[in-house]
Amino acid sequence: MKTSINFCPKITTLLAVSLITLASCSKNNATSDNETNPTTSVNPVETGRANASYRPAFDGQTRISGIRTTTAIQTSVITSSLTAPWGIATLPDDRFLITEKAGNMRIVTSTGTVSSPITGFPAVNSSGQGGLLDVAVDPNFQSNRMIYWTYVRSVGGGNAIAVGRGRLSTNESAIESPTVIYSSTTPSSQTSNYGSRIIFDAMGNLLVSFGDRTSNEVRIEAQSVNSSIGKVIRITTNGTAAAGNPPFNQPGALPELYTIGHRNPQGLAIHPVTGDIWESEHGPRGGDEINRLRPGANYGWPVISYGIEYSGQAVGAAIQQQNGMEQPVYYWDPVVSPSGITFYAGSRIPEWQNNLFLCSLTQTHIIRLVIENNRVTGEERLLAAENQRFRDIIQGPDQALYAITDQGRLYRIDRQ
Ligand SMILES: [Ca+2]
Repeated sequence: MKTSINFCPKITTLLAVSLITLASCSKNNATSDNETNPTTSVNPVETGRANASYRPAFDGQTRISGIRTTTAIQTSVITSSLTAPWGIATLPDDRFLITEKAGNMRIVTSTGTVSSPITGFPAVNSSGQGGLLDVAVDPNFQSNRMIYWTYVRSVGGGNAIAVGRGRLSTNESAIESPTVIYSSTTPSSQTSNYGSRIIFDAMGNLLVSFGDRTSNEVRIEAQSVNSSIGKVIRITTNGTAAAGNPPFNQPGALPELYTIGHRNPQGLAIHPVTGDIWESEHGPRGGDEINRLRPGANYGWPVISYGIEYSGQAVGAAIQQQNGMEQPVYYWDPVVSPSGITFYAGSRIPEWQNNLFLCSLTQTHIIRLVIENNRVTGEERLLAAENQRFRDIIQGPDQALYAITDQGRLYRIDRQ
């Protein structure tokens, strides 16, 4: 049964209004090498004081030239009656599955009708940053009606992140036969840094990200191939290690591991042209980053980082580069707190094609990154005037972008 809740008045916003005017406030003249859209290149969008004095490994790894969308954009609030939504996925008929952190999943239409909670989900532990987190829809949903979700559950020794699977009942009211297909190692009483995005890859396997769980004793396991802490894993829809996973060639290595050395990876997306998996993660203070995932690679946490501890101390030995550890494609200092990410693969806004869009929680905007040859060449802040903690973003079947916020809104972003 569906209930229509609060169809909100449409808010139309020209992005130009919400953009930060940079021309007068930056003391650094951008040395732009942006070849795609030179007329829209402006000074870097970040002008705040950095926390760390570390130098980037290459030009353009942070504080790249700003860029401005020239297409007139229209932003509307589809609904504002969600409660702490965390993950959004499209159903084949252009409606959305949206999770709410406290443990509910709902179906939302493109006109803002919000369903009652789907029943039958296992209990979640929603303390701190935990709860019902991300959701993915089976590529064969039309025939099998299967969905997958990540959530935090209470277990002996604390809590752990699990991947659930179930069938959406024909009348859409319940999840049938919910099953835990994967559970993370190393239960902890900490309730932060869960990571927890889940997406399908092109082969029909699941990629799932796991955070470092915060504490010094547990986070070091991000470097251990015997643990799912601080990892991206790749599993079948039955929860077993997917065929073709990279070998880690160490005793007891978990066969499901895809990449290691992550801190709090809350964003996963597939590049529409290269097919590479891209990831965003919350770093320490001044060390938020995005990575292009190379199967079997080590992304360095907590050994290398561009940030410092929130206490003000150095992370480990204050190293930013080390052999055998990958450099981030891009990093932010001060932090943006990146959550969900998506590439724009539509044609309605040609200048956005293959750009990466990231949700910023603490800086309350959507980040647009222009990417060429796997490097960032331009950065823009969108919807900054909305003052929302953006949590997840996807491209809808109508080629608009849809984003959810911690304050309970679902936005639609399209050309005018
Ligand atoms: Ca890293």
